[in-house]
Amino acid sequence: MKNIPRDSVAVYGGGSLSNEAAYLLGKFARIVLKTPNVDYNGRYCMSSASLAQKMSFGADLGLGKPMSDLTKYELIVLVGTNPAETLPIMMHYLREAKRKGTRFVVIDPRHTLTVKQLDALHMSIKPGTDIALANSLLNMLYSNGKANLPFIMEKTVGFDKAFEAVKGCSVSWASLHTGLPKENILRLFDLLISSKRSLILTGRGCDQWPWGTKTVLSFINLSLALGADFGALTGQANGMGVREMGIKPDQLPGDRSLHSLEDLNHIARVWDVKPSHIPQKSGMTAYEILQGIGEGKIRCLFVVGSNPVASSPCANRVREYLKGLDLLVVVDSFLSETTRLAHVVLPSALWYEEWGTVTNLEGRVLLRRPLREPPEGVKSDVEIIKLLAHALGYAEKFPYEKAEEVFEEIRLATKGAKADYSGITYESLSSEGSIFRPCPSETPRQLENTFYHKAKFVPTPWEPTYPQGHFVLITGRVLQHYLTGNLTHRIPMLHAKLPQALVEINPEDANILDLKEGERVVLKNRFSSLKCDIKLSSDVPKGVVFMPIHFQGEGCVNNLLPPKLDPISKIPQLKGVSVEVEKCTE
Ligand SMILES: Nc1nc2c(c(=O)[nH]1)N[C@H]1C(S)=C(S)[C@@H](COP(=O)(O)OP(=O)(O)OC[C@H]3O[C@@H](n4cnc5c(=O)[nH]c(N)nc54)[C@H](O)[C@@H]3O)O[C@H]1N2
Ligand SMILES: Nc1nc2c(c(=O)[nH]1)N[C@H]1C(S)=C(S)[C@@H](COP(=O)(O)OP(=O)(O)OC[C@H]3O[C@@H](n4cnc5c(=O)[nH]c(N)nc54)[C@H](O)[C@@H]3O)O[C@H]1N2
Ligand SMILES: [Mo]
Repeated sequence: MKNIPRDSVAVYGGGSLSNEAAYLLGKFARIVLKTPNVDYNGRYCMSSASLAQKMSFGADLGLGKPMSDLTKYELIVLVGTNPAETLPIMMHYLREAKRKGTRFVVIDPRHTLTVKQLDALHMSIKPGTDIALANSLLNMLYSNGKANLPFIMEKTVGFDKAFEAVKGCSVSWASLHTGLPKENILRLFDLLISSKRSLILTGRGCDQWPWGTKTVLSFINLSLALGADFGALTGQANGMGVREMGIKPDQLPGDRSLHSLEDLNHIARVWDVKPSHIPQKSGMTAYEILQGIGEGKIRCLFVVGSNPVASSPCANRVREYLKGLDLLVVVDSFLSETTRLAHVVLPSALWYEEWGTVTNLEGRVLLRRPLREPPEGVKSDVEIIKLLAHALGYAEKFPYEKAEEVFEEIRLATKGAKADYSGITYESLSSEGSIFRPCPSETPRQLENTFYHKAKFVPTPWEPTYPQGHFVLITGRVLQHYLTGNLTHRIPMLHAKLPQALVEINPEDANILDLKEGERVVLKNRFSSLKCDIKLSSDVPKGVVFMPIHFQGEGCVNNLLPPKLDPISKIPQLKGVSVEVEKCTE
């Protein structure tokens, strides 16, 4: 350890870790490895949505309300999310809302299962152009005198500049860029202004672009101008909790800022170290870490609960980068594309083999109990990180006998912070079932938007940056598989439902390319090429092809995605890219 420059070491976590494991991983990175380079797979996921909410509301609330509240809305607009396949539990509440009369709008290039199940107004938008739609709606609200001025005056700041930025965004202009018929846009406008209580929810379809943060902001602006509610949908099991536990390069536990002296001093006190012991510059974000490996800046990587070789853009390149590391240590419950390159693999217990808390997409903290012992020789993530800290000379800073003791430290570390867990205990979680955070007092209460200051309109001027060309490939999920497929392909029933990747293509496009169901295509662009069988689907619009993200080897769609990052959130362009589509003649 002594001879290695600290910032040539990086730590890469994952959103399936418990709060306790994520918290310890951050502490391990900062006080044992003393590296500023700590991030996690949420960079590919919630980073744009999270930052946009912070920029506007001052805090990242995720959904910001219990799912049972979804039945209270007259109108719900779903932007780039397909909960019928990705969030089945939330879908239950959306269906319930439908039964009670809520109307739905789904903005998605594809005519998804969600559109069908909710009988929604479908806006088949051109990939990557959501800002144009939001901006034109904002412009219309203003020019037609339909903006909710009392709400704007009382609850927000900065609306003049935001309206100024969308001045030229007429309906015809938006129709041209988004490919949406004018009547479709006007219908949405009518629904928005005629509904008394509405909610806009964004998902990965609109935010996994290099302009993802701006896109989310454009929908926040729209909701503020209407006086409507806003929420962003979290995908991973503990995506909400992990993004508050201090494993982002500029963040300390409780969603504290590394750059606030008060926050830094507080955490240093809890960790019983001098503030100067904690690296104080922001480190690299997830994809920057991988690029840093390629550039030789990062020589050692510690991955806990993620499979970046499969989930990152330019996946082939990332594999080559990782092969060049001096040391790659991976903690995972299963072997993966990433563990295969590791010098050391540490097997970890699964969630039902260990104690730990998670925070769900509503902000509800839950206690998970083990249902069985882990297999012989397998330890929990918490235990593994603790033992590594002991081996590296930090035993007294990692004294925990059980996960609950780590949670007790989380309570201290987050006390008074935005994401305050200090009022929650294992005991109260056992008796209450679940408790919403922030929870600064031991008397649990309902979730309130207590840390909203006045919401900020952030201007979102349009730049024509969306993918162009004859075909745009978009990526996403199907019901049967989960993320890189490392878990679900092991379950025979799920694997059998969709054992290999398929490219979904509109039958008219297939006809032009002389392709029939099940035939093979080559998808290529300047990053790579791949061969894959096709599935004809009129749910995919012409000029668009869709591929799920759950397959490796030849069907790994991420070989085609570009290494381009959102300058604000550093989320990579994972949602789509221009490709050429040809019939495979071999
Ligand atoms: N079955 C299953 N469920 C999952 C997961 C899984 O892998 N499998 N993953 C979990 C995770 S980590 C996450 S983050 C969530 C993600 O949940 P979602 O956000 O619902 O997931 P996606 O399928 O990635 O994207 C949603 C939709 O965006 C559309 N889309 C593509 N491009 C655009 C665009 O430019 N604009 C708009 N408006 N829409 C676009 C796609 O057609 C797709 O239907 O799901 C979670 N749930
Ligand atoms: N093109 C494209 N790429 C994408 C996306 C997209 O929409 N399009 N979506 C992105 C999104 S939203 C996400 S969240 C990322 C996810 O990207 P990854 O994090 O790389 O995906 P996973 O497959 O969830 O990998 C998690 C790994 O953790 C392991 N694991 C599960 N539980 C535990 C545990 O308790 N402890 C430990 N130590 N390991 C565990 C699993 O076995 C698995 O190998 O992918 C991103 N990549
Ligand atoms: Mo995600």
